[in-house]
Amino acid sequence: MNILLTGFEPFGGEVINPSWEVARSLHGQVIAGSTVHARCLPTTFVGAPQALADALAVLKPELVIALGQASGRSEVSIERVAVNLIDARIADNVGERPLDTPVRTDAPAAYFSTLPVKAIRDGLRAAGHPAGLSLSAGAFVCNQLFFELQHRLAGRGRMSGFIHLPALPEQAARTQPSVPSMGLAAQIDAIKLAIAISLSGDAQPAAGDPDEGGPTS
Ligand code: PCA
Repeated sequence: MNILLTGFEPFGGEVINPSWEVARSLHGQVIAGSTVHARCLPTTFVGAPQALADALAVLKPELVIALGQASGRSEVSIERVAVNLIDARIADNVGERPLDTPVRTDAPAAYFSTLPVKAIRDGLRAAGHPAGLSLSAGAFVCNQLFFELQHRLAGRGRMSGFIHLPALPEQAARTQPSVPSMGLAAQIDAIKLAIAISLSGDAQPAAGDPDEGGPTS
């Protein structure tokens, strides 16, 4: 069985993106009998969905976890919902900045993650990683990609979702030392655990039970 783990290329003037660093570190690892396939997605509104579609077609993964960087967040941030809205706060890596645009005109307003989001949060915390649920993946490329992922896999009985990661310490040091950060080794460990928990089958996806917090960015 295949696991697809995606990360994004650096964006917004950065030279590194923790999401790709984590994904590529786990490429080829076998977790609970399934193999991790890492893919680096362009941080562009046109390129990311296309690269995702290609990877899904080739790998037919049983589990997809898409990763992205969310500077300013202090915890591993397990997204619960993707919204059918693009409202870019900055330009993507080819200079596109769509505003007030649906991701898809032929789709509902939102999709829930089908990952066992609470089991992941609780398992990460128990392992010593700061983790929380988030009700907004923003309105930039990460949310668009998350929405495309959930749309493409809707009703197919496969698990998929999105996790935002804090900045790396070196990013904080370079740009703004007060920005919260988490070391790469801890981020890798956390995502490996999130995959294991998702595959364990112990937990049911917890859609539509928003008992925690508001958007964290
Ligand atoms: N984070 C951006 C896009 C790529 C990434 O890693 C986002 O949160 O939309």
